[in-house]
Amino acid sequence: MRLSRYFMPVLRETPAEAQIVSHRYMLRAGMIKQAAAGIYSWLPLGYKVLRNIEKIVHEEQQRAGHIPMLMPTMQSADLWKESGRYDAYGPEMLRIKDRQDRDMLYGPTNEEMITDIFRSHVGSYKDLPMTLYQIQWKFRDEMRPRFGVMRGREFLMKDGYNFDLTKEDALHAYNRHLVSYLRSYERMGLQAIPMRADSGPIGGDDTHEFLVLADTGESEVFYDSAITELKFGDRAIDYDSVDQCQAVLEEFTQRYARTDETHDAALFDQIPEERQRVARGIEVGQIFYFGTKYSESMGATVADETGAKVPVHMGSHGIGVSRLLGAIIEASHDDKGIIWPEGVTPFHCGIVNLKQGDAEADAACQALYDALAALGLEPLYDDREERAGAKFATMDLIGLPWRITVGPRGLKNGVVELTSRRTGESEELPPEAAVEKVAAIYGVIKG
Ligand code: 5CA
Repeated sequence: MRLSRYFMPVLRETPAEAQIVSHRYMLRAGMIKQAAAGIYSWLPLGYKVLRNIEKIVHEEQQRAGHIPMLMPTMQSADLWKESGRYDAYGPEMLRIKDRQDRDMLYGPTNEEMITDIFRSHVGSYKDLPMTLYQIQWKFRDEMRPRFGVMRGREFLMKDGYNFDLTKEDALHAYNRHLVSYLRSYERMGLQAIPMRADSGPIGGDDTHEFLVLADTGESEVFYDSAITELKFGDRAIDYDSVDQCQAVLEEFTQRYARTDETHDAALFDQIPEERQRVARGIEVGQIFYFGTKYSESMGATVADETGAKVPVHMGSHGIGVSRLLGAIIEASHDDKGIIWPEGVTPFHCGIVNLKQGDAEADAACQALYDALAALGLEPLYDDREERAGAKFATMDLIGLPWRITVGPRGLKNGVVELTSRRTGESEELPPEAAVEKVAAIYGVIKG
């Protein structure tokens, strides 16, 4: 992409309404535009990152054996009356009447609809286990939408639902989700800590929230600092192996880590004092085993081996896809702007031409651009007639992790400059070597 032909409405001024850094930078970098309170348009740069996050979520869900599908955002109230949640949900549910005066709603979540799909088509234990998921917009009429995409009213969520014959099988599905979430967040450059959460009125303690530590987080968290040393990494895992998934769950949940809702001061005090941490966190996902709550009230049963009809054991598992943009920026920025982790960056590399219109500099930039594109990488080439300082400021703000700077002086010596956004360190090297280095960083060629 050439910046002169792109649509990236960068703001010079800091918008007054933005209270936290991720919201400020998303507005300033021209990633989003507010359409109404808690409702945003995704401008091209923001949309690109959103799609990258979705892609990671899809890949990791399917790696775990979960099946993608898509349900509508608009739902009929009937199913919710059946489960009993239509009245219980309260003012957070956006209720709408259609022209026939039928009660409709914009889905805040999809347990009812997926249970209805399941009961219509599945009748035997032989079809289990099954986990279906979607990435779809949700609407919750939050009392106080704030912090940009962090607490929106319309937001994008991955919601997955497992259907299993027994509680044991459903807990394996729960563990599979935990593992797939650990992998997903790490690929996005995040450390998200599973913390024991509050299951609310449903009961049971099989629920964990995943929290990214950040001062601006809305949840207060208490944890043993030893947990931050855990890394999932790229270890191989067999998602069908009950033991392997259970071992990961134990490894990642044996240390104390809870939100204020489930915090237990007596247990916390047993951690060595130097490892006790009280901090804030952003909830980027939640996994939840709720047993037969919906299958019983909505009659989602299967025939077991004896032919008896039994309600299926279910769980639901969410990832805050649009919230993740805010969480990643909160976790990775400096006073100049965003610093995208390589896994989600909207463009792999920036190219800054210090002397636009200089035949040699223009040609060198074009050659770099073509070489990167030929490797399947997407560079953003700042080809505008702008001062170098302004170009650098824009690149720093939008946070591409790597920048190649091209100027007549370097070219005389046969070099360009490759700069890391994260460390600020630069090195001079021939253009071909810069391309190779960037390609190796992204794993498209061996370094
Ligand atoms: N049905 C379950 C999981 S499928 C569910 O709805 N869980 S949830 O309420 O915890 O939402 C899942 C994730 O969506 C949360 O962890 C959070 O990351 C994200 N989320 C929830 N509310 C909002 C909101 N108002 N704005 C942005 N993201 C949100």
